[in-house]
Amino acid sequence: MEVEKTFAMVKPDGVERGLVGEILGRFEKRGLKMCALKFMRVSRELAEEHYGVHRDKPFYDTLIEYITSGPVVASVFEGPNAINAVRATMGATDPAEAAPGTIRGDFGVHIDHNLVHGSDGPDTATREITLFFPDESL
Ligand code: 3AN
Repeated sequence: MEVEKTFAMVKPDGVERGLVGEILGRFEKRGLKMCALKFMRVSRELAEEHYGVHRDKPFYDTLIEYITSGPVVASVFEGPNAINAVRATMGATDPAEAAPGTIRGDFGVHIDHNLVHGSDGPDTATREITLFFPDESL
């Protein structure tokens, strides 16, 4: 299996609710290796770049408001099949549909506040890692 790097972010509701350790701990316990970590505020500019693909969606404005509403924790995890491993650990995008045992299935009920983000493919992972960790050679 290919060793990959992926970008994962605890969103403002996860930080606000004190779930940073719980969420990152699940990725670590899964066997992924943390290789970058940053507590930060997402600027409007960064949010618009990060969510550019969703610009025409009806939930775009809500999404930008939400991600800039408080600090987040940005991270990079590495391991075999890391992109899918992180996504499977997060659960379905809509917490109301996410399976119990996943992060969203255990801690969320609303799609507007779904706690966590993980890259959805290799190109997205590279783009998001560069976007959030521009000064590091990862
Ligand atoms: P994921 O975060 O699971 O990769 P994406 O990339 O499809 O999901 O969507 C990015 C973010 O946009 C989601 N994390 C969620 O916060 C928001 N989002 C996606 N679909 C909806 C929707 N139908 N209604 C409201 N927000 C949505």
